[in-house]
Amino acid sequence: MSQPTSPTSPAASGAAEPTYILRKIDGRIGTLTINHEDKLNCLSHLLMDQLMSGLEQLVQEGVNVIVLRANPGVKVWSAGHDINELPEPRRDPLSYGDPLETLLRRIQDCEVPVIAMVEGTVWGGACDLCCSCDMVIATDGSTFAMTPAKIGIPYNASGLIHFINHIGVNKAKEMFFTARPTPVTEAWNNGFVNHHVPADDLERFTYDLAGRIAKNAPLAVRAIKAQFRLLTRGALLDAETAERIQAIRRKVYDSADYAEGIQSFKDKRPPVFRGV
Ligand code: YXS
Repeated sequence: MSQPTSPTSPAASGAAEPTYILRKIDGRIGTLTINHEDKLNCLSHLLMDQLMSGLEQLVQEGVNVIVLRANPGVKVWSAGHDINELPEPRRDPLSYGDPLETLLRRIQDCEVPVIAMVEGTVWGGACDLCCSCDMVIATDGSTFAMTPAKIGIPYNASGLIHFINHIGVNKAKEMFFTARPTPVTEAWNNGFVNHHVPADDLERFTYDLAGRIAKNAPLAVRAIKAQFRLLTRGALLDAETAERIQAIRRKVYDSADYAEGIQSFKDKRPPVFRGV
């Protein structure tokens, strides 16, 4: 087993960047570990950049499958998008070029299957990150909370498609409208996770499944993944519908409620939404 390696590159100041993603290879199985626990592994731009370069490097190094995980024993797998990096009002918080959206597409377009190995709680964009992986294996105590409505974010069409594809429209509506942490037993029943297992069996179970994939024909696995990607992109939208969706979303991220949602988090107080 090769030693864990971590992508560090000199920042502009010349100092090495913090290492938010650890990269490891064992045979044909690559592992990327999210490693920023003092901020609850929230998806900052730097962490997401390192995650994307980690994916590229593992594929170039010839792995057949990738496991995406946090450090063992975390209470929070990821607290979702770094709220401090959400744009100010009047800018789309989840535009096509946003680092989170770019990361989600990169995982869905990754040439090899990516398995999310989850323990603890998962929030917001990190749930979409799991949805964008090809499989999710979670511990019995895991929960998944979709939080845009709690913060005042309109979410976006491609994100909603991910959830509709995974769990059906009614369960997806419940997750988004309530922002409730969904226990894995429910998430399992509605198809959000492939398996849930006792915490002390998570690593064995996940790497056993990864090993099965790793020893199959890599070209066939890659071709099948590419077809799944194309077939699950969602229904074709006509131009007017796409523009209408943007208009609906713009009303929200232009609103005072969007600003209040972010500010209330920063002030560590409950938000007061006024519907304006
Ligand atoms: O006060 P310090 O500096 O120690 O920092 C605190 C939190 O501010 C920080 N932190 C975050 N910072 C930026 N973005 C975040 N998402 C985030 N979450 C947490 O981490 C330090 C410890 O947090 P604290 O004291 O709240 O820990 P806790 O154990 O009491 O509570 C854990 C959580 C996860 C229940 C709590 O931190 C929480 O509710 N976090 C926000 C979860 C959330 O709403 N995530 C969605 C982010 S927005 C997003 O993903 C999408 C855009 S969307 O919403 O559309 O899906």
